[in-house]
Amino acid sequence: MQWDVFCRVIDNFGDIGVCWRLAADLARRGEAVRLWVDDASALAWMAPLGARNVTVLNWSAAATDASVGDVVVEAFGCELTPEVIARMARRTRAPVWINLEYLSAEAYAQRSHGLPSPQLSGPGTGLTKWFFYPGFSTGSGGLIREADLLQRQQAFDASAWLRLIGGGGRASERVVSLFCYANPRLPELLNVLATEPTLLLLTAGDAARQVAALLGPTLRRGALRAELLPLLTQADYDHLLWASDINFVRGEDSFVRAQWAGKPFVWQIYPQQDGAHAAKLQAFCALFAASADGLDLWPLWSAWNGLAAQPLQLPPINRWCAASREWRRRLLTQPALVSQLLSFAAERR
Ligand code: TRH
Repeated sequence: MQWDVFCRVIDNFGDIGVCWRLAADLARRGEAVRLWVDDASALAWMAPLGARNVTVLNWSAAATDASVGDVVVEAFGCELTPEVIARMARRTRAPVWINLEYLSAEAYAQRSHGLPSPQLSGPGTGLTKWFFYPGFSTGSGGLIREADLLQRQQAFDASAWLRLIGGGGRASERVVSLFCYANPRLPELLNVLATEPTLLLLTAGDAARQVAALLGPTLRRGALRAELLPLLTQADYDHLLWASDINFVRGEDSFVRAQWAGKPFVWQIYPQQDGAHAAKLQAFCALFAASADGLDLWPLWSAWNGLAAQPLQLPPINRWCAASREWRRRLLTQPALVSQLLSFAAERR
């Protein structure tokens, strides 16, 4: 089928990061995809080679482009323009209109997954918009997982990759990757990491800027040494997560990728003004604890997210590794998001 995926970049990289991953995965499964985005600039470093069967178009061109796909995906409720909606309504065979929602472990997401919203007024009158919620358990829309992910992980040589990016980990060092927003608990995290030989790999942007300011040009503190990374492609960002022993991630897409890496991970959630992110964080910690032999991430994660004042304390690493592997094993039993999306759209055509 022909898919039109609409993406509006709010800020950061997650909107385009998720939409690109979705478009590329649809295309790899044989679909033709047009990705309409208002600011595609991040793709230059995230996916410099593009993807076969994915055409990236500027959002503004959608107003005049006459065709409408068989399936229209409105990512994260990005609000399609009235012209596009009117054209969808005029199509002889109405397109399947899907609103791909943000990922959440909260109960409402699973309750709302798959619900229709018949359009009773405006340019889309007569159309039905469907809500599609990603999630961590059966009954949700699942998580984006490429068909070849496990094979790529098995073929991956972590020490070779680390040498390649100049972060050649010494045998005794633990490797920690850091991708975060501004975080006032960073000074404390550096002290915690400095107590053991640690190679801290700093992703470009917020992480690098804050840690460089804290450590100074030597990028060292005690047994900790840090390395600055360039902006990586999405594929190489996965490699960073697979090569590290502990991954600090943020937002939505890197949060999911850390779960596929199967390593201990700490999530800095995208902060929301009304504090809604606290419930979202808590819901995930509860789900994780329920399935990963009860390991409770809340003390560490609430502190890292500025929701609690207690000291940052890493869980016992062996237990944390086992719980992270068990969590991934569990996630692997649910169908991947794009395979669910394909059948969801086919059933509603
Ligand atoms: O950048 P983010 O904070 O994006 C956020 C979230 O998506 C959030 O849900 C949304 O509301 C907000 O944007 C507007 O974090 P996220 O989701 O992990 O997206 C980062 C993307 O960038 C992800 O696809 C991984 C990719 N990436 C690289 O490809 N290379 C890199 O070097 C780095 C650091 C990230």
